Amino acid sequence: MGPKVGVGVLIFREQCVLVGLRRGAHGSGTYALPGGHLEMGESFEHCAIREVAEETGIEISDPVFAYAVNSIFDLTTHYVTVFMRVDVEQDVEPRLMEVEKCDGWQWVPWDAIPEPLFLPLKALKESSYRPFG
Ligand code: 8DG
Ligand code: MG
Ligand code: MG
Repeated sequence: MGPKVGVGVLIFREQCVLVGLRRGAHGSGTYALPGGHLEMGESFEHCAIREVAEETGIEISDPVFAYAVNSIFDLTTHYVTVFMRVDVEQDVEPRLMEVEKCDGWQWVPWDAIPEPLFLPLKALKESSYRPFG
């Protein structure tokens, strides 16, 4: 089987981004963005809206393509991650919808995301992507 496609969603509130500590799946114990697998026939935008609603209860609209990275976790786990971005109002708060998959959501400054980072997010941070101009 070939590489899979993951969609990670950068939800910015002012200067902060929403991250959570992963549980259960690969990358357990690392900080990641909300996100998940692109389903058959699905657009990046729809996947971002769906995963963010499923995982955080936040209803986003009009996420925009931000960046893409190629992540080879090991010989059998290879993902292309498409990062979508949305900016939300200051009063938006996440809910922890999937306790078995995430330890909790937190807003953290882009330059102060706690480590260790989930591999695709690490790749994004090491890329040329700059969220604020
Ligand atoms: P799903 O089965 O509900 O579609 O997905 P999930 O249960 O939410 O799975 P996930 O582990 O959160 O995400 C699915 C895969 O997407 C994950 O195994 C690896 C890949 N993925 C990336 N980058 C990112 C990312 O930045 N955030 C998240 N959450 N997943 C990502 O390649
Ligand atoms: Mg997920
Ligand atoms: Mg999910």
